[in-house]
Amino acid sequence: MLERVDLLQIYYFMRLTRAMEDRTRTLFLQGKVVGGVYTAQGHEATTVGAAMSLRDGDCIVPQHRDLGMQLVRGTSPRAVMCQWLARGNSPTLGRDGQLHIGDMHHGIVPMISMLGESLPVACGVALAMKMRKRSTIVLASCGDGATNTGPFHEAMNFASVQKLPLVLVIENNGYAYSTPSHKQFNIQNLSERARAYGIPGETVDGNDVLAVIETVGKAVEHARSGKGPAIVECKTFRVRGHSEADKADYVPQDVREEWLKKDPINLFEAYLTREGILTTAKKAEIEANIKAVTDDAVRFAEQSPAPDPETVADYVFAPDGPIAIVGEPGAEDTRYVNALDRRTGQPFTTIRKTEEAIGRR
Ligand SMILES: Cc1ncc(C[n+]2csc(CCOP(=O)(O)OP(=O)(O)O)c2C)c(N)n1
Repeated sequence: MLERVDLLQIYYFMRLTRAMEDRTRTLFLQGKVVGGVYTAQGHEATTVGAAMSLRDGDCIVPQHRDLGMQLVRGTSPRAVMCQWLARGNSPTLGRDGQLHIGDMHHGIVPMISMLGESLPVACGVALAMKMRKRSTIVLASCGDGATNTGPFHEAMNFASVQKLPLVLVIENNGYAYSTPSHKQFNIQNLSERARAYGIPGETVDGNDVLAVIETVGKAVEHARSGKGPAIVECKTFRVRGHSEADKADYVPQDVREEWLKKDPINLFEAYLTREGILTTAKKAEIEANIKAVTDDAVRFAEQSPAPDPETVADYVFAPDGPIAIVGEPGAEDTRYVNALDRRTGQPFTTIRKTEEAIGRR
C-alpha cells in the first residue's frame, strides 16, 4: 500500500525527470551538449514506476531512455548534467555524453549501446545474486526494437532455464527509431513472448504510474521468491524524436494527439489533486525544489572542467598490457585458457567449481 509520502515522491521523480530533460534540450540548443540528446518525454510513469518497485540492494540494468530509473535509484542530477556536458568529472570522465552510465554502489549497471546486449549482462548479475543466495533481484529494461535482437532471446531463455531473479521491463513506445510496431513483429503484445520462455508476462498501460508499480511489483515479487524471471510490457509513447535531430514526422498526427491526451504526469497530477494529496502549496513547493536541484546541477556541470586532453588514451588499454605479444621475445606457446588463468590468477578449475555450484555439471 503506497503512503501519501510515497505518492508525492513518485510525482517528484516524474517531474524531476522531465525538468532535467527540458533543461538539457535548452543546453543542446545553446550548443553546450557535446553529443546527441535522447529524451523520453512520455515514459516517466514507466521509468519511475518500475524503479519504485525495487528495494535496497536490487540492481537495475537500464536503457538509453531511463533517466527516471537512474534518478530514483540514486544517480545524482549533478552527475547526469556533467555526463550530458561531457565534463571531466562525469561518470564516464567525459568520454560519453549519453545515459550510458552506471554506478555499482547504487546497483546501476551501465547500458551497453548495442541494443539488447545489456540483457545477457543482466542475466550475469542475476546469476551472481542467485549463487550468493541473496534475496535481491535485477530489473532490466529495453525498448520494443531491442526485443527483436538475438541477445534478447538468448537472455530470456537463459534466465528462464536458470530461474534467475530477473524482471524485464519492455518500454514499448510503438517505434524503434522510425520503424512502427507492425513492421517489427506480428503479435499484439510483446508480453506474449514470455510464453515461449515458459515465464509470466503481462502488458500494462505504461502511462499509468500506479498500474506500472502494481504490475512490476508483482513481477518483482515473483522473481524475489525464487520463481524465476518475468516480463512486463509497458505501453507508452515517446513524445519527442528518437533524438533531438529527429522530428518524428513518421508518427501520424492522430496517434500523437491521442497519446498527448494521456500524458503520464498530467494523469498522475490529476489523480493526486482529486485525492487531495497534491495541494496548490505542495505543488509549488515541489516545483521550487525541482528548480533548485536542476539549477544546481547545471551550474555545477558548467563550472566543471572538460577532460584533460592528456588523458585521452587512459582506460583504453589494460594498465599492465598483454602477457606477451605473439612473435615477440618472451612470448611462448600456451593454451588460451592457461593464458587467461595467468592473467586473472584464477585457474580454470575454479570456473568449473562455479558451474558445479549452480548445478550445471
Ligand atoms: C544493435 C543496434 N542496432 C541499432 C542501433 C541504433 N539505435 C539506437 S536506439 C535505436 C532505436 C531503438 O528502438 P527501441 O529499442 O524500440 O527503443 P526506443 O529508442 O524506442 O526507446 C536504434 C535503432 C543500436 N544502438 N544497436
